[in-house]
Amino acid sequence: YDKTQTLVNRQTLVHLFEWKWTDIANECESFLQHFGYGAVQVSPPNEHITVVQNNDMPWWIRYQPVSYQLSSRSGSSQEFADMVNRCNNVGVRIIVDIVLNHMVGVGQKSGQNGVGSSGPSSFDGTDNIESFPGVPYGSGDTNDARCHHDIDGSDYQNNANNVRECRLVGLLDLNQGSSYVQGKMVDYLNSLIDMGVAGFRADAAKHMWPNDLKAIFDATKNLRSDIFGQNQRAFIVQEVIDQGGEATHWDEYILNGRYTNFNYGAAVSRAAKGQSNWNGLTTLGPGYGGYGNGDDHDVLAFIDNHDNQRDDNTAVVTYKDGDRYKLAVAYMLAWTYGYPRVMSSYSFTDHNQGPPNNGAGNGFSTRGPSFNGDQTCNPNSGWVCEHRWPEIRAMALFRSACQGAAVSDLMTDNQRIAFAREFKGYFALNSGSGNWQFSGQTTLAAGTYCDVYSGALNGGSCTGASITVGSDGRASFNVPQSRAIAIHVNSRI
Ligand code: LAG
Ligand code: CA
Repeated sequence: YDKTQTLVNRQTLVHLFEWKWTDIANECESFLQHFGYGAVQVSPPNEHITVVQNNDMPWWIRYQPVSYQLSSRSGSSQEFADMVNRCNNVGVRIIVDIVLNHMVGVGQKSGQNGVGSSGPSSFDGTDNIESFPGVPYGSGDTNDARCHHDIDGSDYQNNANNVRECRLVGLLDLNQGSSYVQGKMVDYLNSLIDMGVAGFRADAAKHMWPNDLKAIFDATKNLRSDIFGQNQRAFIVQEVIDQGGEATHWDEYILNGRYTNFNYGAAVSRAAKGQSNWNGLTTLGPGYGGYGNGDDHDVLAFIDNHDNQRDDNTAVVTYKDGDRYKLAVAYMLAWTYGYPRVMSSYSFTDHNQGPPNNGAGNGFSTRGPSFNGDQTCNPNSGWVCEHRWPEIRAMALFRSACQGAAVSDLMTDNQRIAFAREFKGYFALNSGSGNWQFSGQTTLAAGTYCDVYSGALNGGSCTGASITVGSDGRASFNVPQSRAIAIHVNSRI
């Protein structure tokens, strides 16, 4: 389950948070396939609650399932199927965010208090009623018999049972140990596999027993052989927040695929913010930092996600950090640890704020992005589209060009780091003050290369800095403050 199921030279995942299916289909065709992106993590496609508050519809309604029918703010079942086809046709895979831990929050009721559903199913989340005819589930399918209250803050340190069987922020907790519940979940995943998806991001995985998840995943079908070949299994990444000191551990989950390594983004963000040195990151890999960093094939690497980009005083850098954020993401895409996921956001000022929408009169339906001539998203559309930022999209192509090449010829000095990807590329970043001038061994063939961090190679001419590599593989660099330089075999002029 840890195999990414992407094309071999497209080892970058992008999370198109809250995008509509029709917009993602267009994005696969018009942009992603050309910039080295191999897969899209999409928001939960299942039917969910609707909530109106502050003349808006919050993003987190997607994490309160009403049924497993594919009817959501992102679109219909037909639109979902069309997206999967169109993306697969251009070699871009779809990874589905699956919410198996729970249903709606206790007390959520269809048709009352402005709360409804995105699809046809009725439901009633009143305590002890807990009725979801669209599945169907009832209160007997929850963990109420084992725990009938919320997870307590202290449970996270000392009670793994409660973390897994009590309610997460009041969300009705499903019993994944039940064969009936497992069957419903397997049917849901199989319906997605039949449509051609490549895998799953398992929401709130640490709130479920690893062996229950295993039973569910093991019972799913192989991926479609017409797309993925014979006997291929779904790619799985489990959302496990474990930065040490908890009762539940990341390594309990690797039997089921990868886990979200939150230690990675924190470590890179510290360096990007100048709170630690880049030379401390030269061993970022298995065992790094003493805790939480598993083997390369167990790890999903990312800088920020849709949750921690919203945290007050977040430990990670986000799109709001500008150049520092670009450096963090660039480092991730240049470095060789884990399968990297790029976050792609809409701009927000409030934690609950939903995606750009067409207003109350249109049921807050999502308004898709629009684009500038330079292929970035128009900020007036409300979408940030980090994945289209010139530096980040260039680094996704850098990763593609350097696929399989080892890191070598590391040079570092506190706020600076540079390294080669043997015979394929060279990367240097400078988060210190002043320019960084040095000569480095690039491992590249002699020639002139276009620095794709400051520009792009366009019809044989470079809009950025040109770097000359000598016959000895060495080149002189002048990396501006808060910037990076990246050259690779496909940026040779
Ligand atoms: C996740 N990963 O494990 C998601 O990444 C995260 O975004 C989800 O929380 C969480 N697990 C449950 O799927 C989000 C929001 C919560 C929100 C929840 C359900 O961060 O704030 O809770 O989705 O929509 C909301 C309210 C709570 C309320 C709850 C139940 O914010 O105050 O108690 O709904 O009604
Ligand atoms: Ca649970």
